[in-house]
Amino acid sequence: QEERMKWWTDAKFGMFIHWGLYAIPGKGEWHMYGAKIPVKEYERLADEFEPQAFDAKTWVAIAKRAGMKYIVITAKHHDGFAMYDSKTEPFNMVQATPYRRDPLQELAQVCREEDIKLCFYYSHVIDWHHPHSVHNAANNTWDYNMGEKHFPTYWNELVKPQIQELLTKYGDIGLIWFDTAGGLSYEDSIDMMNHVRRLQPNCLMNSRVSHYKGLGDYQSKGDNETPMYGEDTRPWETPMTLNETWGFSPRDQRWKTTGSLIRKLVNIVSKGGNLLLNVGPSPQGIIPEESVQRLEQIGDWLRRN
Ligand code: JFZ
Repeated sequence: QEERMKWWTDAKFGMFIHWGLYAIPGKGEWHMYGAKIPVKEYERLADEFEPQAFDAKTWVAIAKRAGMKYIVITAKHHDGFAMYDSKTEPFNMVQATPYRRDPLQELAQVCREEDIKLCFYYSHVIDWHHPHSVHNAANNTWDYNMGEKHFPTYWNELVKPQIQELLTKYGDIGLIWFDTAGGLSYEDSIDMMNHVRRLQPNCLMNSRVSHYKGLGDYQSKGDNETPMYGEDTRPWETPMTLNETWGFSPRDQRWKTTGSLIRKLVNIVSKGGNLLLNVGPSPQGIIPEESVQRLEQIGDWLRRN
């Protein structure tokens, strides 16, 4: 286990990327749920998703220049849209959009060339698009009747096959970043961990694979949370945004200053943690200028110190 963790504990600093259909309305990745957008209507966003400016090389260069060693990108967020060429579910980047390309495949290739660990975020419990996903709080109750939900259908016919695709078609994956597992049974949590281990024995999993404590290879803290020194008995990581939202949200201009970001990074790393710092690219595939500037300044500071 020590051996499997080494690249990650050495890495210290990673880039989180929240990118999906929610970038189009630009109101954050919870917009579908907040506005109770019907599945049929939400699906139409895919018709206009054509990120002509997306360039994997540019993104990886921004991460490297910032001093980041791994990238965690949303392969599927709570809206259920697969940002890659999924054969399991047609609601995906290749089949449902005019773009027809697989950005994760392009990213995987550049990451390999540039020695950056590619990792996938996958929302394994919340899925507002699927009729059978069941979470203990945030469900799509406007399209689907809770009483008619059959979780094993979602789990066996969507989640596990998609995890299999992500772990067999993109080369070595550093980790799967699971999220918001509220309501997932202990047995299903173990089932998922075994599934991942079987497919890629070296692939790490964060603690949000389960809401049962202590599972996964390392502890995901809450947003922006920096624990006290020595508080943690196992490896940990703080996920953080540069402003206040994860998905592209041009109205959110509450950017953290470079100075405060550097202090947070130093604080976290000095206590043995990792910082996973988020960017939310635009529908065109551009990482906002305010984010790029801050990441460049962090990288410059790291090179000087
Ligand atoms: C989750 C997601 O719902 C959100 O959209 C984003 O992807 C974020 C990284 O993760 O939100 C959470 C989950 C847990 C905490 C905070 C935000 N937490 O434990 O503090």
